[in-house]
Amino acid sequence: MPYIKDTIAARATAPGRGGIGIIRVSGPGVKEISRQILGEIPEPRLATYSDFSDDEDVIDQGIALYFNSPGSFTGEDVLELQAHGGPVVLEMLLNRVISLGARIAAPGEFSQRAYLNDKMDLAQAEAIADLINSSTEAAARGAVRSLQGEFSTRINHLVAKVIELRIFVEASIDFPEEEIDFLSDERIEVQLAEVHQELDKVLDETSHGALLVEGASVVLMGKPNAGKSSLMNLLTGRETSIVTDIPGTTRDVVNETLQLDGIPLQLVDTAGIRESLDEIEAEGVKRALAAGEEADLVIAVVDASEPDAMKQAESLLEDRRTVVVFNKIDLVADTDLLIDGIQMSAKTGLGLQSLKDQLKKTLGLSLNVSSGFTARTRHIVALGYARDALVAARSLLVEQRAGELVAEELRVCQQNLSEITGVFTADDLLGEIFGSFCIGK
Ligand SMILES: Nc1nc2c(ncn2[C@@H]2O[C@H](COP(=O)(O)OP(=O)(O)OP(=O)(O)O)[C@@H](O)[C@H]2O)c(=O)[nH]1
Ligand SMILES: [Mg+2]
Repeated sequence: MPYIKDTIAARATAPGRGGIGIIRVSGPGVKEISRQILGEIPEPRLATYSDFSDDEDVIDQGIALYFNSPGSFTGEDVLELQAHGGPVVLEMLLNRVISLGARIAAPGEFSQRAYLNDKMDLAQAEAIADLINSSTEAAARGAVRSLQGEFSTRINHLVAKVIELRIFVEASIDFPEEEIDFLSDERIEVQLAEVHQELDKVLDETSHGALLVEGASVVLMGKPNAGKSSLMNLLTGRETSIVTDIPGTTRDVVNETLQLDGIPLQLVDTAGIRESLDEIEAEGVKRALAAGEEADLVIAVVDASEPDAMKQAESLLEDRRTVVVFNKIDLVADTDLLIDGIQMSAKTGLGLQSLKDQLKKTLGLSLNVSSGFTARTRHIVALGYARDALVAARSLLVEQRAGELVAEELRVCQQNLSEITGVFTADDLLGEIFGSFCIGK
């Protein structure tokens, strides 16, 4: 990773006016910049009230905070100038810092330096961005847990176990005369199974954590007049979509966000699916089908009062991403035949809780949100590769007793796990991760 140790600076507080605005500076030039602007290098970690000056004049007065390397966020010398939060004052102050040799920081560059200086691992750095961007309280709490290292600890524990296995297997290769004994040893197989089990559990929690951050898209689909828009309005608690008794009311794709136990959901209402000669409606149907393709989950709404309701549902139930809703249950006398779906009424609200429970179950939200950590799709993918490698290692061991191949799969497993915490991580991936941060972080 090319890491040029120059001095970077940025406004750390959000743009606009505020009581206080902070300029943050990090790098080897901080001491000299302090001398020039403050007339001194403040005592580390001590809030120091000072003039902030340029060559001729005082730009502002405020609190200066100095952290000397390595005891700072980035691990470098850091200076924070807490000035008055006006855009012009802060611009003047930032320009002053730049004129003294700093350059404007790229998005996420402070966090990137913290990572490169081993102040935190990659998953923790990502948690900072996720905390700042969190849209629900559960996501914010989960991000703090990841930032504190809860997720990383789980990964590191897995890595330690894989390393233990590798040592064992690689020893059997280095001492071939003992190979048979080593590889026939049941302990390797037992340990492999243990790691696999733990990995599966972490994968579950990670999928959950990624949902907290990234949310899920849920698309309402069904025939015209089934009650999709009524259900949309019931779930969001707002009159988002137009409801009429005319089939083909909804044409556009209508989006609304809602929270389900702290998980941000993007709920999408669509046009009823049917062959239509109306050009506008036909376009609506096309968009509805496309939205369904992209969805994390589809709520298939079936009008329960239609005689063939169960038959309609049967074809839909095969897709495990689909939750079937038998709507208008208030109009049905005998409900016993409607099985494997949620019986409900968008009109009366009956069955709403069952639907929410089923959505949670289908999205994999069986875990307790209040104790989960946040994660990202990137982590799920890496864990998936790690699991594939473990599965391969196991079959190579059991079926072929092929020590070298087992060792190679275990190496791949470890490498994928380590990518999560950033022990092995490609430069372009780092660029992508930190590039999505906000400036000044
Ligand atoms: N009795 C009863 N009527 C319902 C229920 N849900 C919806 N309706 C009625 O069914 C009609 C159609 O409802 P919508 O929500 O517009 O149906 P839709 O699936 O969005 O229809 P399109 O947009 O045309 O595809 C309206 O008259 C609703 O009042 C229900 O649970 N019970
Ligand atoms: Mg509609």
